[in-house]
Amino acid sequence: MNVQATTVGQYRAGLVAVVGRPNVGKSTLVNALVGAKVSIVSPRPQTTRHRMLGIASFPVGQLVLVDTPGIHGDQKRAMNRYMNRAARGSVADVHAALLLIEAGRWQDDDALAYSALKESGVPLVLVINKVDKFPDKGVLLPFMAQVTQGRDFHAVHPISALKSKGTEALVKTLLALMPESEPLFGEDEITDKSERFLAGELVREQLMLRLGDELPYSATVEIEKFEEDGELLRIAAVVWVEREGQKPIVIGKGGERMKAISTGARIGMERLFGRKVFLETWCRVREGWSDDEAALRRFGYTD
Ligand SMILES: Nc1nc2c(ncn2[C@@H]2O[C@H](COP(=O)(O)OP(=O)(O)OP(=O)(O)O)[C@@H](O)[C@H]2O)c(=O)[nH]1
Ligand SMILES: [Mg+2]
Repeated sequence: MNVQATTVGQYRAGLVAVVGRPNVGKSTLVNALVGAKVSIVSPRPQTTRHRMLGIASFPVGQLVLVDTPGIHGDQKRAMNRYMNRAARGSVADVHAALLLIEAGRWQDDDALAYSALKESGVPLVLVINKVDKFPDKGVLLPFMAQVTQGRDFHAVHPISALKSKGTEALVKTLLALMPESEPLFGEDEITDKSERFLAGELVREQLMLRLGDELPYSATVEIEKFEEDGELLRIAAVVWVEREGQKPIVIGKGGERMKAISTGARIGMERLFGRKVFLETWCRVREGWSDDEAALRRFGYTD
């Protein structure tokens, strides 16, 4: 992305929380600004489970984007409570927050996210995503008027994160809200997460994409081995499910689904890490892990 200074100014850098209900495109936007896939994306809600940083560096400044799980009203399982805490906690110590919503739709969970952000008192930018779904831009104006009515936003940006439309103007608005500062991270860094963590996420992304119904929500991924062997990375991943009956579904007939999951994840890892990967995957059962605090901690869902 080519974001140049319009006037000669100081370098600016700071943190921006990216908040919104599940599935509005938060991770897609973070990846678009970073210019690499640091956060997994799927057509299903509740894809992101952890708070993580995406680092977007420009000649005139640096935005450290805090990607978060979608905020939603369902608090039933310990896992959902963890995700909501991770999202709400993300507004501590940031210089600005983005409320991401989907063009044409304002739902109860959008209002929930808005009130969580308003409490924090940080400058709030409304970002209306997926405008590519509306070839007739005329319908967007009344929607913008409706959602901003009675609410307080520093700025409003219609964008398409998927097509990187409108993102340059958004970056300019955000950089202007950042304090003058040295870069917070090295300009070649793209995330705060380890390659080991990202490897687990890329396997989980394949579960979100390839398993139907509720099963992705009953699954998590643990990286058992992450070893460098010359130019090669040797990685072993365990897909944990909650019930014995779920195992054959993950594995598929003759192991076909597991093979597809593994291949898809390996391709993603090779692209992100820029090296060859040898990936082994297994499926195991841990009864009711998603509502078990000890299991959640073991699988890395810790505050
Ligand atoms: N048409 C269109 N689809 C988009 C756009 N941005 C994201 N999507 C799609 O919306 C779906 C959800 O995207 P994510 O980036 O995973 O959404 P999220 O807000 O991070 O979702 P959670 O992590 O579940 O909270 C995916 O299928 C994306 O491809 C966009 O600008 N236009
Ligand atoms: Mg996400």
